[in-house]
Amino acid sequence: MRRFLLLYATQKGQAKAIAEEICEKAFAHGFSADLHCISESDKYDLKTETAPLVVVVSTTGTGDPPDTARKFVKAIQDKALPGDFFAHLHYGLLGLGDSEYTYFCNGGKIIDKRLQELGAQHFYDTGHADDCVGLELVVEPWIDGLWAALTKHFMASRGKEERNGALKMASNASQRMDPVKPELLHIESQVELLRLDDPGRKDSEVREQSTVNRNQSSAPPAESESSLTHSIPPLSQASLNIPALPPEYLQVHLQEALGQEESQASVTSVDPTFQVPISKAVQLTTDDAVRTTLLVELDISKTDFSYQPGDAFNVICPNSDSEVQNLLQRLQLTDRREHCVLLKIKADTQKKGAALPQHIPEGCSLQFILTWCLEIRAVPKKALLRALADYTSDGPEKRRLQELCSRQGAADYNRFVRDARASLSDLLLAFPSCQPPLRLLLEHLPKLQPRPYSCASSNLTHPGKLHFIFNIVEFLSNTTMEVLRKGVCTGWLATVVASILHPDPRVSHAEGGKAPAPEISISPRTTNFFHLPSDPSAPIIMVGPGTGIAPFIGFLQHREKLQEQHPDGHFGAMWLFFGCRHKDRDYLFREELRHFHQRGILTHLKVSFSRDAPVGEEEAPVKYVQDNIWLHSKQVAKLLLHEHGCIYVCGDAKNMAKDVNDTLVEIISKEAGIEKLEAMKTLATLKEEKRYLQDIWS
Ligand code: 2AM
Repeated sequence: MRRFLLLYATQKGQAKAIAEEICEKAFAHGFSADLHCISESDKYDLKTETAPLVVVVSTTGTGDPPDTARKFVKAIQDKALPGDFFAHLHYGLLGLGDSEYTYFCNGGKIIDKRLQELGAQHFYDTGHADDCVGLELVVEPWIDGLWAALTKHFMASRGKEERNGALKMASNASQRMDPVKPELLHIESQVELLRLDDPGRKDSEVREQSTVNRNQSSAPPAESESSLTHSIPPLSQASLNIPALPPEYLQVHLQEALGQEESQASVTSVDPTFQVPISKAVQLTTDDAVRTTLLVELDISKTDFSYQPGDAFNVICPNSDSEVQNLLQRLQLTDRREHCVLLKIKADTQKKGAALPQHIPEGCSLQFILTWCLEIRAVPKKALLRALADYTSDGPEKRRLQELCSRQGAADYNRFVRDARASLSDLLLAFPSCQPPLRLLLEHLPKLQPRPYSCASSNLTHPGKLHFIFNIVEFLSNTTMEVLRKGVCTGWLATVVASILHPDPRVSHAEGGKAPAPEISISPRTTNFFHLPSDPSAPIIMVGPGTGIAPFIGFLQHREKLQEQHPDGHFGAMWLFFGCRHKDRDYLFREELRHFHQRGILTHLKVSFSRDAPVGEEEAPVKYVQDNIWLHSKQVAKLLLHEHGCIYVCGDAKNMAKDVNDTLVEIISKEAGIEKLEAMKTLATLKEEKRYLQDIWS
C-alpha cells in the first residue's frame, strides 16, 4: 500500500480531527497514513523520510503555530541548516486559521515558508481554511483533491525510479512536479431550515455567546445537585491515533453495569490528576453586573501540584446532569443508563484496529460515558449530520439534514448549526423523526476536553493554595426555543461553589457545624510559558481587561513578596492596563490593585471603563485598554524599545488582543519613526525574544 506520513500540529484538536479524517479516508483511496502529532519527533524523521508528507497545522494566539509545534518550528528554524536540507521531501500542507485575526493561517504559513527555504517541494497546493466562514469550505475540497495529488506523486516517483533503475524514492529539487489544484467549491443555498432559526437574534449576541474560552468557558444549564456528589475519576488521555470505528463491523452492546468501582477503575490516566477541595469561593462582581465573575480557591497543600504565577491548569468537568438525562430520554435509553458499553466485533469480519475510541473506556456505564467522556455539547460536524440522515424516517427532515451537510448547504450549516452553536440535542429536537443508534454517538461525539484556567495567585502569598477566576457564561440558546444555557465548565463550577457562596444554615448545623468542602479534579498543563522575566529589574507592561487580569494578580502578589524578601533589590516598573465595563460593578480586584499601587509594587495603574460616562480628571476619556495604551505611547515605546522591557497580554484574542497588537504597531511606527511593516517586524522580534507574550483565547 502507498504510504505517506501525516503530521498534525493542533491546539484545540481541530487539526488533529482533520488529520484523523484524512487518515481514515486514506485507506479507501488505497493509501496508508502514518499519523503522528508533530510534537512526537521520536516517531518520524523528516531528514530521512522518503514518503510524501502531509501536514495539517492550526494557528493560535494572533498568528502563532500551536504549542505542540513549538519544538518542531524551533528545530527547522535553526539557521545552521543548509538550503537543501529537505530537498528530498515532497509535501502538502493544510493551514487552519481565522481571517478575523491579523495573521491569518500564520501557523501553517510559518512552517510552509521554512520547508520551502530548506528545499522541500509541494506535491499539492497549500490550503488555507478559514474558521470565520467555515473550515470545511477549504478542508473538504482540499482532502478530496489530495488523493489525486498523491497518486500523481507516486506515479511520478515510480516512473523516475524505473528510469533510474533505483529503488530510492527520494527525488531531487530540480524535478519539481506541478502541484495539483484543490477542487473549487460552489456554494449556493437559500433553503429554509426546520426550527433552527431565530430571526430575532442580534449579531452582537452571537459574538458574545460564541466566546468560548479560558476564563469564560462555553455552555450548559445549571445541573441538579447530583453532580456535586458525583465522584470525579481521572480521565483517560485521548490517543493520538484513534482507530476509526468501522460501522459495518461493530456492534455496541449494552450490558448490566459491573458496578461503579470496576467501571471507573478501567479509566486510566496519563496526565496526573489531583482531586482537591475548594477552600473558598468569592463573587468578585456586584449582583447588577452584566456578567458574574467568581474567584475560587483550591487547597492543593496535600498534593504534589505546583505552579508559578502565570501558569494555567486544567479543570476536569462533567456535562450537565439534566442534559445527559434529556439526551438519554430522547435516545430512548433512559432505562439502560446504568448499563455498560461493550464493543463486539462480528466474528466473521474481524478487523484489525477496530476499537472503541480510546476516550471511551470500555465497561463503564452509559450515563458515566455521556457525563464524563463525550462532548455532548459539541457542534455536530457534517459527518454526524450525514450519519443522522440515515436514521431519519421523515422524508423532508431527512432531505434537510442531507442538504445541511452538502456543499450547497454550507452557508445554511454555518448559520443554523455552527454559528448557532447547535448541539446534538438541538438537532434531535429539530428533527423529531431522527432516531440514531448509540454506536453513532460513540463514533462521532468528540472527547470531553478539560477546560484551562489561568492561576490568579502566587504560591508565595498563598502557600498551599491556588486561585482562579471565571465568568459564569449564560446565554439563551437560539435553537432550542429560549432555553437558558450555561458554560459546560463554568455552569458546573457555579453549582459546585453554590454551597460556599450561599451556605444553607440547616446543612451546616446538621453536619455538626461544618459542611464538607466540595472537590474538583485538576491537572497541570505542560505548555506554560507566561512567566515573569527572570531578571526582576526588567520593566513590564501587563494588559488584561476582564478576567484577563488573572495571571497579573499572581505576578503582583509574587513581586510584592520578592520585594519584601529583598528590600535592597532593583525591581523594574510594573504597568497594568485593566479594563472593565463599570467602575462600580466589575472592577475586579479593585482593592488589591489599589493596595499594590499604594505600596509602589504596581508603578502605573491605568484603568478604562467601557460603559461608564467619563467623570472628573481621574478617568481619561478612554473606552478600552488599547486607548489607554495609546495615551501612553511614549512610555510604552521607550520601555519596549530602549529599556529591554516585556509586554504581556491576557484575555480575548479575537477582538482585544488583535486591537492591542494593532495599537502597538501604530505606537512603534510613530515613536520610532518607521514604516508600519518595519514596526510589525519589530513586534515579531519582541515575540521571538519572549518579550511580547500573549495568553489569549477565543
Ligand atoms: P464592552 O463589553 O463594553 O465592549 C472586559 O470584557 C472589557 O473588555 C469590557 O469592558 C469590554 O467592553 C472590553 N472590550 C470589548 N471589546 C474590546 C476590544 N476590542 N478591545 C479591548 N477591550 C474590549
